[in-house]
Amino acid sequence: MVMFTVTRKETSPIDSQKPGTSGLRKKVTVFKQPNYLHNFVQATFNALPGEQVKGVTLVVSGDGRYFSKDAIQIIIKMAAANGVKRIWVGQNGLLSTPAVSCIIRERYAADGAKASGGFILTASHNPGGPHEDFGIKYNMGNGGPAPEAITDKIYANTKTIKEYFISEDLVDVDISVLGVSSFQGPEGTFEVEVFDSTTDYVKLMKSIFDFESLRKLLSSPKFTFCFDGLHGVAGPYAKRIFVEELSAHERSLLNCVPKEDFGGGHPDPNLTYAKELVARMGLGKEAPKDEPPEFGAAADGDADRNMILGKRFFVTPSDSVAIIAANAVQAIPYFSSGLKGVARSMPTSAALDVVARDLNLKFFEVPTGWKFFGNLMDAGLCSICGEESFGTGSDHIREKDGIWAVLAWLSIIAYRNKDSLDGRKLVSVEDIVRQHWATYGRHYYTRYDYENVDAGAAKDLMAHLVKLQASLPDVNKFIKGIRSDVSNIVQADEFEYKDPVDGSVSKHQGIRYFFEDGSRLVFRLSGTGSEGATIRLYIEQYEKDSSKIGRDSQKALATLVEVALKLSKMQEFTGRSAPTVIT
Ligand code: G16
Repeated sequence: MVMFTVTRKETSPIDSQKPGTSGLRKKVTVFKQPNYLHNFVQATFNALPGEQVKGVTLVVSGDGRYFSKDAIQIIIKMAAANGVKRIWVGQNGLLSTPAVSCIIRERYAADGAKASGGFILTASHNPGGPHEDFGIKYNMGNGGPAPEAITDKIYANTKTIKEYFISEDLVDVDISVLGVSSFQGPEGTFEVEVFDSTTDYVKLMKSIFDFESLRKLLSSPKFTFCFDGLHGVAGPYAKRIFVEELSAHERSLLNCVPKEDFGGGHPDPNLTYAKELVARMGLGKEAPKDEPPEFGAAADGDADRNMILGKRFFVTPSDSVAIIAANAVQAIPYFSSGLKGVARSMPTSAALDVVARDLNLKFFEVPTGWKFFGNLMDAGLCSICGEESFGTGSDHIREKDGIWAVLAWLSIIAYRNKDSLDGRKLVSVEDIVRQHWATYGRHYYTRYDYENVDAGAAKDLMAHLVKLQASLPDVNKFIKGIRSDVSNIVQADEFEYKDPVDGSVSKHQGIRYFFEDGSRLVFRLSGTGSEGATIRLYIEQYEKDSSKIGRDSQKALATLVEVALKLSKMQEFTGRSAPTVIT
């Protein structure tokens, strides 16, 4: 067996290693600085209890973006030196974020061992390449992102780090070839297993959904389908599931070959960045060449986010989770015995709240960040959850799940059309959404993103909004001066969350203004950018009157947008006359 030794290396703290909403995301050039990745990985090992490092199995993989292959070899060598027993790597270093969660929860080694956690190498929806973003985050034994107690500890460790451990003489493992490589180190054997990236995940999906009815839908001439992988890691999963298992035509897959730079694109499944899909679905500025498909979807770089589209129709993520929750018991076998509860992040619209009330379900509102759903799920309090930021998922794993969301929607369409696939007109995505609005009312919703704003200016804008809250009469006087036809603001606060399971408190999670008619404005700073600051403005208005639910959402929200921009002095603080992205 090949032998290796352990070397102790001296190092010193490097600034800016604070994990954000979901791990550490920086430019590749930052990650390539000497010791930058090493410090963070060692800080993570040091933050974990010893029994979660020594002798354990860890997963290391990601979305395949530029620098992943180098990072995997570094982490393998550091894991060996820190006493880890076994590393699991998806072939070519590819595993989607949901697949990592699935592997941690479901996979067994030949000796019966399970993984105690894993490093996910991704900057999610941010672009990739030598001058773009890289990212790393740690997921725990439940398959979910490390909680704040751990990420705070990791950050504290990065500020005091003096040394790291690495097995420099461990040869690089060929991660393109399936199989096990074994080595002998000072603390015993160490092995690296490279396995197929899709098998375990596909098995899990088959245990959740009725693949037979989905196959019937996808092979029906009445149903046309399109999926855009945006050159992220979703591609191989889409090919296995939609084409090989469910008989979709290979032509229905767009950009499904993973690329280190996502083909130069921005792998973010929204109306701005998923251009090719948006055009094909008839939502672009120009009319598409062919009749658009009935259903279109996209996933982001690491395949945890999703966008759902119908023919010439966009489903907002906030509506998507509400519709999945309303239909899950009938349409998805995994939920047939009922839902334990549902949850959404604070800025997500209240569409889910209305469904929860109607179905008498437990309901939770958590801060932005998927990690907050994990505790609820582990405690058996939540089955389905979602976020406005194109994240939807369930307690089958502890990450949001892009392919799962597509399968959930396909299941709803299959269920709604179960008796009519060969006969009447297809009940379309748009029909399903409009019927939902007719039953529950519509939450008009939009998000304005101001990306890469000067960090100081963003902070000042937020401080201004916090200060404004002190006097609601003054705020109301101000907004009546802007538009006399808006209702009064009746409450304003900074969102604070007390986890009902472990009692931990998260403060400063966004500034909220509530209007008398149920409308709401939310302002918060993104925790996932890699440069400057991103200000997010979320605007929502509820409409119960069924004669008013069919309006264009930007038109319906125009007044509130005007109020929000003037109230926050957006242009004054940021110098921006328009947002970077509107969703
Ligand atoms: C991460 C988190 C999500 C969050 C999103 C956006 O997603 O897991 O919970 O909603 O970031 O966060 P922010 O508004 O702070 O940028 P992902 O897909 O980037 O890992």
